[in-house]
Amino acid sequence: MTETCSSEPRPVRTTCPYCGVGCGVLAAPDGTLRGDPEHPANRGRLCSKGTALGETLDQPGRLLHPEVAGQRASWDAALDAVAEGFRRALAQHGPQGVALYVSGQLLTEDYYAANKLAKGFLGTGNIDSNSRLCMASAVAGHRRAFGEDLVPGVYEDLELADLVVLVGSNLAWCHPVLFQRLQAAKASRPGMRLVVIDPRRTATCEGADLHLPIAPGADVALFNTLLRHLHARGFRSTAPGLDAALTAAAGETGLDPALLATFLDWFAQTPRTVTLFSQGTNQSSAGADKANAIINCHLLSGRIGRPGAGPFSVTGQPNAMGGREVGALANMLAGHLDWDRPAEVTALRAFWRAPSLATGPGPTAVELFRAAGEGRIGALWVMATNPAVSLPDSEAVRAAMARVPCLVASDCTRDSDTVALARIRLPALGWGEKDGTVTNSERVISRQRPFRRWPGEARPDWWIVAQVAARLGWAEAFAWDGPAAIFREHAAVTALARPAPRAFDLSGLAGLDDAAYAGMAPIRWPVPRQGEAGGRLAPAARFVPTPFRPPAHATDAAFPLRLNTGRLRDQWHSMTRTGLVPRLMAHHPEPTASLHPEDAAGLQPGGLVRVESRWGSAVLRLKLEAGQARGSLFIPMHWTDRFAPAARVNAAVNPAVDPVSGQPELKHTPVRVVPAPMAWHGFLLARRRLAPEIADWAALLPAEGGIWRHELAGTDRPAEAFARLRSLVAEPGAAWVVLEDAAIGLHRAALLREGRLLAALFLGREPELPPRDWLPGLFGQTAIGLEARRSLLAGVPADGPPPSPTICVCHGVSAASILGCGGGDVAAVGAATGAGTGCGSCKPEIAALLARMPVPA
Ligand SMILES: Nc1nc2c(c(=O)[nH]1)N[C@H]1C(S)=C(S)[C@@H](COP(=O)(O)OP(=O)(O)OC[C@H]3O[C@@H](n4cnc5c(=O)[nH]c(N)nc54)[C@H](O)[C@@H]3O)O[C@H]1N2
Ligand SMILES: Nc1nc2c(c(=O)[nH]1)N[C@H]1C(S)=C(S)[C@@H](COP(=O)(O)OP(=O)(O)OC[C@H]3O[C@@H](n4cnc5c(=O)[nH]c(N)nc54)[C@H](O)[C@@H]3O)O[C@H]1N2
Ligand code: SF4
Ligand SMILES: [Mo]
Repeated sequence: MTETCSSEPRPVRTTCPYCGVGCGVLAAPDGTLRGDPEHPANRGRLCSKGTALGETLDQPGRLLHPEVAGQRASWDAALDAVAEGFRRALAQHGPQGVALYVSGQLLTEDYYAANKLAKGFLGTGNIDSNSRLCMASAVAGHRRAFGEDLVPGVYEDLELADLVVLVGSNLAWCHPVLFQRLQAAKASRPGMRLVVIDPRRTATCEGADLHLPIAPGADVALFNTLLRHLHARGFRSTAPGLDAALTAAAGETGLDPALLATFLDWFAQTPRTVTLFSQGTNQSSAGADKANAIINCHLLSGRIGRPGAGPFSVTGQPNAMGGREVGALANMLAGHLDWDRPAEVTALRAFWRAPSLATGPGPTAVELFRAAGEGRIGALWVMATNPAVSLPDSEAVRAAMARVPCLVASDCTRDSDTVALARIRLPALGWGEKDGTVTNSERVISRQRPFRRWPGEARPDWWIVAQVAARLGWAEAFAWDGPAAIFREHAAVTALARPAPRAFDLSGLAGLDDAAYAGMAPIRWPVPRQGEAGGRLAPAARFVPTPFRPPAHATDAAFPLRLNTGRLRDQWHSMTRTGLVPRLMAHHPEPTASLHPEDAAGLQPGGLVRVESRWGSAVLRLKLEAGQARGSLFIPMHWTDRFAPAARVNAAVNPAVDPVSGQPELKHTPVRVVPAPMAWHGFLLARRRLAPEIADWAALLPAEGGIWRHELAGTDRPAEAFARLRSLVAEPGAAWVVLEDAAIGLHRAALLREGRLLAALFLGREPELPPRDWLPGLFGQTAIGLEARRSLLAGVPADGPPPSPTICVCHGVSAASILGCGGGDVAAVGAATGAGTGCGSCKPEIAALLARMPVPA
């Protein structure tokens, strides 16, 4: 890097707070952000979410002060209230009656502190992490195969491989920079092959050499079949357990035999093969078996721990790996130490000076919230996660939280469904403010460094934990002066492993002084000695038999479809950050249920449908997609009470869990889809955000210029709804221009004051309404003339191109512009329109658009 002006303050090196790729970010003092060219994960790249980070910094709705029972409180009062709540629960129920529910969005130091408080001092195994919903099956698979939770490979293996198999991973949307690295490698080595195993055709399938639309939940069958195939082709291994693995019931994959045969051959023929897996694998009642079935195939073919070869579980959250390192899952101890090794338990007890160290694992997340629902938890502290939205059977979870006498939430935002339920709300520092480390999918530890002032009274999570611990009488064990001290202690814990050291060894970092910690460059573990760094791992391993089991709940005549859930390209989980950025909302503005056209008989495309299961229901807009597998539907996980209360998919998702890992089966719930009849559909654009309760169905999204778009539908009479909604946004001195013909169901109005547009409301009987992407632009104009008013109410822009969905959010390029630019491939489209030349996250969609373009006669 060249520095143009040496006196200018240098940018701060930090790490993206979204996915587990763990991209380095350079934050300049003027607030501009860019990818860190020196970070090994991304070498300067960022995806659409990373690129938009700067727009999430001044997040409205920040929680800025502690609150107790709805009232602002001092830190002292709030911390006293937490301690008192926990003391009471301990007195009433013992250590089983207190619990922490934490998250992969905490820094390692915060995570370590929370786990030490729970397991070491509250003396309870009742601490679990949202990683239970995310990584628990991979963790269980690793521990069964390798005796330890370790990911053998590194990102470079994806570039060195000749065959990359993605199982249950929408890498293009969920780990975009890793996908870009893969695509770049593939472009430079055309012999490299990419296989995608996913019941639905995703953006990741664009450019893949083979897509295997596997039957939902059938991955174990596929990899059991592959194991036998490899054995028949002469592959042998001396690792224990092979015979049992080979004779385990194989099961049916639901795949076309020719496609299956191609895959089996490719795999058998290609020594440099990486199998990367994610939530289509983990979030299953056979999740741990899926992981082991994959690992078995790599063991038998000897493809592990070598360049370009290995099973590769990618982490979801920025610090999912760090949480596993500190042992914050209910069934783990700190530092990869093991409850099954008494010498380690003794060593940790002595090191922490924690005589009441928990004696064994606690309940996993779903069980923990069930215990809360049964009144067995007196105090529950939720940190950096939104279980009211993200846990399955979420209505039961909400009811459970409401039963907890002392419900505490530490969060950055006030606008979370979980924070709304909490009695005690503690403001935490967020990204750009907090200081510590995270570990990515390839075991690289990176610093997250602060570059912003602490807002309001927000404090670091570790500090909050330490303050509560002190009030409970354990000040000495939590007397850190900053994250460096916690990191040193965490590193020292890893040296307690006995009789044998673990791969997870940070002994070489236990002596870092504060300055070295401050300047720490990204480093991969194991780090057994100072100055060393880890690489690929080739662990001793065993085969695990994985007899095929179908998903926990079978479909039946009453619930004939399978509900699959997951992510969108530009949203992050419960949308507390990404939901506030207009250009991130532009890509997929409303909550949808995607169904194959042939499964949609009797349903109106674009209309609202109710998706019902035995657990609950959600109402969403129906989207027909040919890439959707017959018999199943896909719904994004992101919408919440804040954005679209009726569209929370986890209200309908079943709470079945994997018997080995405890991970919920979030990708498979039997459901039926029925019309959700509405008397009217409409939208309201206003200069403020209105409560979603203004209509029976609502989906809110921010638009440019501070305008809020409210997509609405109702069962009341349209004319009445029209009047009611108008009165909600009426302003003094403003007047309505109305176009109404109730007989044909036309209700349109614009609120104006001195030629300025203040609100626009459109209602009709049918879900199809005029395009509205262009309307927010009118709000900024100072004089809306007669012509503009006419075109406004006509719902057609007077000039400019007709509206079309945004594909490239970096350059604001629509599908119509891409199709109309004359470019025949992604590069040509990029040259003509700029689309795909920013972060590159939209390239797979551009390719898909071009592929569907009719060939000129
Ligand atoms: N844009 C974006 N990126 C993210 C996140 C986000 O919220 N938004 N979250 C991050 C987090 S925490 C995580 S865990 C990761 C998740 O990353 P991914 O796991 O890639 O994402 P998902 O969309 O949850 O699920 C992946 C795919 O599994 C498929 N699937 C469903 N059932 C099956 C099955 O039985 N077998 C197979 N083989 N596939 C199946 C689904 O159709 C889906 O396409 O993403 C991370 N990155
Ligand atoms: N149906 C279905 N459900 C799913 C999934 C699915 O695929 N389908 N995926 C599951 C998976 S893999 C995951 S990881 C979960 C994610 O689900 P959640 O963890 O519930 O989702 P988030 O919206 O990321 O919630 C994080 C919260 O932490 C806050 N926060 C961020 N940083 C900090 C911090 O430093 N300190 C504190 N105290 N707070 C902070 C944010 O403001 C936000 O409110 O969802 C799971 N649920
Ligand atoms: S891929 Fe995107 S979301 Fe993930 S860490 Fe990199 S910039 Fe952040
Ligand atoms: Mo996750």
